[in-house]
Amino acid sequence: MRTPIIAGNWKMNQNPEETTAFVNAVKDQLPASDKVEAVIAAPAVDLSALLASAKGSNLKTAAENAYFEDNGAFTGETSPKVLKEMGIDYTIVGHSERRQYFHETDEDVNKKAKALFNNGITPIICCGETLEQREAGETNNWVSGQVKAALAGLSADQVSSLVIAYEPIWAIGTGKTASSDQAQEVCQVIRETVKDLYNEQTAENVRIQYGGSVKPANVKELMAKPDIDGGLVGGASLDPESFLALVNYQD
Ligand code: G2H
Repeated sequence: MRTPIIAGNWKMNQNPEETTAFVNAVKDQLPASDKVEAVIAAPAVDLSALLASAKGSNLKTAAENAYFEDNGAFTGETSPKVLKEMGIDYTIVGHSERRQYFHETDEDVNKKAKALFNNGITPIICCGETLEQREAGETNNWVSGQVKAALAGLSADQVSSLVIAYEPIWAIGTGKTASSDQAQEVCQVIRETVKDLYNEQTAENVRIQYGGSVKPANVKELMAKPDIDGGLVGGASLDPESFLALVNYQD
């Protein structure tokens, strides 16, 4: 059985004081982490505040990005080794905003996933198609190709433990959600891709999130789909009440 995982992705929002206030507002009302894992991915500048305020609670922590080297002359980058030393649980890799605005390639995503595993951090690997690709009927091939490239060289055990987030680019921050059937179709393709690359058990183990305008009003329907194990949530994760409604969707 896969434990559902609802992760807020704050993007470049919130400061350390707001982070602490948010965590204090939610931390006593989170589900047990074996029921639903509740995660906040915060900007690097907020991670110390996130960790300090989340300590001892059911809230798991994530960075939004990390570099693929542990240290060195890489001005402005974030070390996966230091994220681990700080106590971070997850790190998002290859979000479409990173691919689009910061020119991250499939190869970068793969190197980052490996560097995170080398440091004992679980990657949340993002994939997803543009509107043009969807309209041209290329979605399944494209997403499957992104997944193959991201997972190259990872072991079955590693893939069993990681999270893949399917985020159609046309649904991000636009208010347009993929229908639950559209989301399920691609999440199923992702699971089949993992099965072809590894085996049935690895495909059964890997957790797949849907992301793109997830909100309290649509989370239940999305989570009811057999291949959707969680949500990666931007806008609707910034407000404590909305985040609590999302992570407590089963209640
Ligand atoms: C997609 C998602 C979070 P939003 O990027 O990763 O953002 O929920 O605002 O569409």
